[in-house]
Amino acid sequence: MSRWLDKIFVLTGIFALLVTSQEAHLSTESPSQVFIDCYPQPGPSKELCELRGCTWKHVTKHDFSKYTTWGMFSRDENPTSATNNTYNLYSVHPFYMGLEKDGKAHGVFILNSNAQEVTTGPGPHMIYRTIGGELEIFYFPGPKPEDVIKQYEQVIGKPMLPAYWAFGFQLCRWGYQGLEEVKQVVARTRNAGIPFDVQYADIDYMDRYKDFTLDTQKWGDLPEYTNFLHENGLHLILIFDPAIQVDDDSFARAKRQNVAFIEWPRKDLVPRETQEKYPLANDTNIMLGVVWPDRHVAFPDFLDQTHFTNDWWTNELAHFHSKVPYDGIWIDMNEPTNFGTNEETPWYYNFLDHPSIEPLKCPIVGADSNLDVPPYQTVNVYQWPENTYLSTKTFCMLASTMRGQSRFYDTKNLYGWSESVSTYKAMRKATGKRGAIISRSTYPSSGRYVGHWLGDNHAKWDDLRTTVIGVQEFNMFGIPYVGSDICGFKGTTTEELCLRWQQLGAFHSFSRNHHYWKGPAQDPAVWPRVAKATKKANLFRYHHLPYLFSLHFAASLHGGTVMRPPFFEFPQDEETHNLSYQFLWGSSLMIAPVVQPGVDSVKVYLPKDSQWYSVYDYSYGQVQPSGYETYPAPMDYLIPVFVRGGHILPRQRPGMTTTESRKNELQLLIALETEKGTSAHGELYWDDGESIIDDFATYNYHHWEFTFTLSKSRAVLNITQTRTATDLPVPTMDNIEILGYQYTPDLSTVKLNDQPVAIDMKHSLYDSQTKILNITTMGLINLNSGRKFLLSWNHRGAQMQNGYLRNNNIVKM
Ligand code: MIG
Repeated sequence: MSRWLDKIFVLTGIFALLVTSQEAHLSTESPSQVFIDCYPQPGPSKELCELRGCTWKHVTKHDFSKYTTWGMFSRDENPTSATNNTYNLYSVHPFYMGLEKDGKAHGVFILNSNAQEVTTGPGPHMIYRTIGGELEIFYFPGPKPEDVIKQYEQVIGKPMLPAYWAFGFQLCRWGYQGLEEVKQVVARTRNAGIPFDVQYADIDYMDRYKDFTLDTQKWGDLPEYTNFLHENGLHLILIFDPAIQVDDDSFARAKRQNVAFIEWPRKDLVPRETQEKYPLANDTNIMLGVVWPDRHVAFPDFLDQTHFTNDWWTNELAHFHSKVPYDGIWIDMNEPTNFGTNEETPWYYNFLDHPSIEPLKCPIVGADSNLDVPPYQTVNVYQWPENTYLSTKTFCMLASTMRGQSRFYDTKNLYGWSESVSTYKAMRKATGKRGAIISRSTYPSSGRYVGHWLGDNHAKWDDLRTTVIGVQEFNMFGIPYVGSDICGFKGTTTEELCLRWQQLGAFHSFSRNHHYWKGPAQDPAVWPRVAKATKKANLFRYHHLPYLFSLHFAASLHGGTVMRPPFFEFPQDEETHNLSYQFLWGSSLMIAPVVQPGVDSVKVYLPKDSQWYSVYDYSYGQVQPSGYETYPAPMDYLIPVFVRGGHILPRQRPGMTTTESRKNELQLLIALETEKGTSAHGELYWDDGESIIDDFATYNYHHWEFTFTLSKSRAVLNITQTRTATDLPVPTMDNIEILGYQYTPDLSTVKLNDQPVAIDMKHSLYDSQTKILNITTMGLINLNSGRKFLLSWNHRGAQMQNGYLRNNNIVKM
């Protein structure tokens, strides 16, 4: 056995490899579904588990015992995690991380935008193939996994910071019957007491699916309703597709404003019959395709090096914003997706909601076919049924892009990325705020501009499981604002699956329940039990949002991940190399979701070398043994969550919206490391939650560092403000909860900066059984009143001991 065999590779590039089968990475966005075994879960036996369809374990680690080829070519393809496929999905991320047995990590990024693939196999070895462009290869030495990502982000850029409200819970559906249904869903969610911030409108709000239009029949009140949402502290995100109907006003404006589109490279290639139907397109070489609108569409070329395309996109978004004051943008279909390319009978010929217009045909034989049918077409073609081409579901490879400077063959994978850059600039101008954008197709450096949802998953347990891997992968790709369609986009969910998914999704940075048009509604208020579980999970999320937000802030400022695989924090603990379904928020919070049906417990691994406290219903605040343990997880509990000793988490009393909770008092959760040390650390970033960030050097934000130290006689909490914002008051810090507190505090001795403080004894408590100290006093620390705070108190036992010693001393004297 060579020493290579000892190596573990985490190939995030192959999205398909990793978990979600979601995006291509060094391959494609996809999960590695490798071991035929159920994840070590208590409950059903392996056989039973397989019967229930949970055969595959989805892991962040690739299987090098066999040959596997992963394609990377952005494609409108939904993750289907129940099968062990290697489909290329929406995004392309040619990046992988290798992890050695001894915990040392390195990363490799291959910057190339063509159709490409990677084969992994025994050795371990890896073969990379691309069919065009240049190769620029970057090596990141680590040695810690988190270092690798920070090094990678020095090349691709650090993640953007979404608006604070974008960390609230979000609801969406494709196929709402109209605004009336939206109103009902919003009302029932709020009536159920579920913390909730963002409502969406999918393509239904448009007039026959045309961007920048409103269906005045069923959605006419959307402008007023948006105001209502805003008055209630809620926000609205709207979808915009890139395809523009070529007889529409928006297209007319585009033409007048000299916008670049994806075009045929020569006039003689233009299919005249279709082109002639559109006076606005007839005199152009613009390539016409088919998406949701009734008539043909064109794709703006966001790679345009002049300012015209970007200016037009900005104007369109700004103009629509003046009608419907949306807060965030959802960009979809930007692989880019075209319906029915090369097909005689495209699926929409049989679809009631779409006229049978002529599909796009690409040259697949003859002199002009060399880009559309190159000698080697990659697995992105070969793994699909016969009659698949590189242009399947998209535009022709020979199309010209960048005003004739490039070919679609070379730039296709960059379409979603370039639309993201353009939309990022446009949204800031249109709304005057930083808002939030999510994009379906992503490429390295997309994280600077947008977040991502994992695409059209199914309401299946397998798909719930792969979301856990998907979010960890996208954190490795520099896109930490990521989450899945909670409860499943396709198919009909079940009460149990939806409940478990809501519980898990409450721990994804981007937390949205979304469903397609078929079947019944699945927003959490549909079932009382799901509503209750969601309320509980969301309350926990909102309570800890200052911590999650601080993690995102730090990632934007310094690079790095937010939702982290455990091996990032404990690379030397080999057991963590094999975990797939547990993840961390930063370095401090371990989350262990329920990922199987019919179970009411979870087997959890708590890494050694750290102390962990339960912070959920079971044994709240108590130290838990490290190693594997089975933890109760009935549906009316939170999923198991643990805080790490030595860490301080900022929190805030949750409200029904983040608008509300941002006004509530701040709190600190302090988990003590009682075995190895006596201090704990943490930090808090705070801004107004919505201003545009151009440069952190001049940006208006607060930053505090917290250090808690304990001795036998005394406890000291140090708060140091290292960055002060102007005109940005923050709520007072009213509550401090300390876990693992082994002394009896004398709360009559509490001092703040040497001045005695009267503690509200009615609401403060030390429990010597549970070792939890809770200090609650209104206005305890007014963070606005200075930059350094020192909160201290004495311990009773120690004091008595001191007194005793002193007496002794006195006697001696
Ligand atoms: O062809 O806008 O992934 O989230 O609801 C489907 C309708 C187009 C695909 C997105 C999905 C969205 C849907 N879109």
